[in-house]
Amino acid sequence: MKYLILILFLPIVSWANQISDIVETNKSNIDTNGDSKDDYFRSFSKKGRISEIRKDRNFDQKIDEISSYKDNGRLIVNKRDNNFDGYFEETHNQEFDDDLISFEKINRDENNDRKDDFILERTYFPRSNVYYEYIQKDPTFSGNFSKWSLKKYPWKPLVAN
Ligand SMILES: [Ca+2]
Ligand SMILES: [Ca+2]
Ligand SMILES: [Ca+2]
Repeated sequence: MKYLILILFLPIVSWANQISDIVETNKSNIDTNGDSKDDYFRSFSKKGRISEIRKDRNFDQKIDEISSYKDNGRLIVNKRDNNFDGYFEETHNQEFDDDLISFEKINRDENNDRKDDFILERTYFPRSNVYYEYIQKDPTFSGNFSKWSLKKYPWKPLVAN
């Protein structure tokens, strides 16, 4: 009986961690600003875990942020339309090695010409407790990444959300 309670309770705890920014509810679609129109949509895997969250952050009835999760509850891809024009100009990717983020990549189109002009890649080396950060920039939006840097830092993961 003890184990049954634990099995029933564990998924709820992990959901709560994922959606701590909103009111707890069993509904897949949520109206967060009270205008009677849903702006927060969740999809679930067969195991009942969140597989995708879609948000309409400016309440114009168009999705402007999509987060995809693995079945273990980890965020793997986050796409954002930060100027709400329907084009998702920023993408965050994460890869995991056991419990640790082993690789992260951010692509961003800063001038909205549908070409990335900022790319950040972080590769983690857990044994030496460091990560390497490689940044490429196209400051003139010419299509060529004319600036780049490679730096080594002490271990510190990016914010996952
Ligand atoms: Ca929107
Ligand atoms: Ca956009
Ligand atoms: Ca661009």
